[in-house]
Amino acid sequence: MQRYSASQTTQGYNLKALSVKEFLRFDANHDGTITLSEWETVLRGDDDDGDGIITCDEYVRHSSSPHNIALGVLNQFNGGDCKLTHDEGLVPYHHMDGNGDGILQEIEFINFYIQVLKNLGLTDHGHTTKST
Ligand SMILES: [Ca+2]
Ligand SMILES: [Ca+2]
Ligand SMILES: [Ca+2]
Repeated sequence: MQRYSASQTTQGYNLKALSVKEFLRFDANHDGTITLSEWETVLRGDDDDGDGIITCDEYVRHSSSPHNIALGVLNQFNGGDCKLTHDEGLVPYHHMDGNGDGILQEIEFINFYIQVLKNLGLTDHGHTTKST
């Protein structure tokens, strides 16, 4: 099976832009970091029916990413059953905290999220255009 790289360009996403958008959803007070309490607030907010589990539908409704991407992201953490428990929701938080200070810096979140998107097979074509 041959692959032609030229045909992939339409599949590309700006992975950094997707990641920044999702970061901003979690960083409620816009100080450039996500605390555990901000993280848990979003977990609770995404849980529309308040049963303690975020389903795929609930997550997709709240995520800033396109439907198929949000679904793919959630599926990396929910154990494959489309039900993200509160405990499962905390796992990526601790994974992302690269320097172990208990807080997610913007760069930690974005590096992690970009990696998750790449794991989904998304191509990055985030060329930053100089539009100043
Ligand atoms: Ca914050
Ligand atoms: Ca729920
Ligand atoms: Ca950190």
